[in-house]
Amino acid sequence: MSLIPSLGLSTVKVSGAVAAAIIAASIALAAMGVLTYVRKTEPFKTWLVPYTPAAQYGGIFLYSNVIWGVLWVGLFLGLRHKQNAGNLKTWLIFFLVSLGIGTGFAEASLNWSQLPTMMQFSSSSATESSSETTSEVSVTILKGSSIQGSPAYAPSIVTASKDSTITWVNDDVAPHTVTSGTGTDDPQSGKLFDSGSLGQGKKFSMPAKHIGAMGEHGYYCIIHPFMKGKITIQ
Ligand SMILES: [Cu+2]
Repeated sequence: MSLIPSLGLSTVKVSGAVAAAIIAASIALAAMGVLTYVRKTEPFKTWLVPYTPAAQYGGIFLYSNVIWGVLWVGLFLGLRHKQNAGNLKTWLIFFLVSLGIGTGFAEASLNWSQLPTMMQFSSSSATESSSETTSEVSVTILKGSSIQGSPAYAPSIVTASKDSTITWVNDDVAPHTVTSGTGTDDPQSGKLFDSGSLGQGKKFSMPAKHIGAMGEHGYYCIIHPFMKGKITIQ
């Protein structure tokens, strides 16, 4: 095992209290990745939204911090009198493996959520200049969006470069729109862009340069005007 070669780490003895901190942090990091991966599946989808403003990513941080705190207190109380709880090399490898697991799951969740969008995008000829596209910005219209107070567009605020393509995917069963403006009473409503009604599973893609102006642009759903999102072009 020459993962961490000749640093003398295997001769450094670790006390129970230090081991407790490393174990708790490692498991919480792995949990953060796993929660990121399962964030779209039941029952995690609902558990991960402890309250609306926190949404899913807030829930992922909340629960991994709770795991970290509870584990640390428990392990510290159990191990604090232990003078020798292994050596530093062992715990460093444990930490790196947990970090790898967490990162792997987080990475897999990115591929999982974006791959279908990208595949569908490249097979459609709806937008010109797809060869020039350097980045893809993806926004999901979440299941349950039609219920007022539920998170709707995720992420609700996105930043896109001028040469990127922004794609909205309706994951909900109800139809929704992506319409520029602040609401149905906005005289500029739909002037910059309007997806029209998007049924379940339907996508709407738009090159960011079609918006033209740099800066912040609000949009909403004509059918459910409480659904609001924002794009910043920079
Ligand atoms: Cu809607």
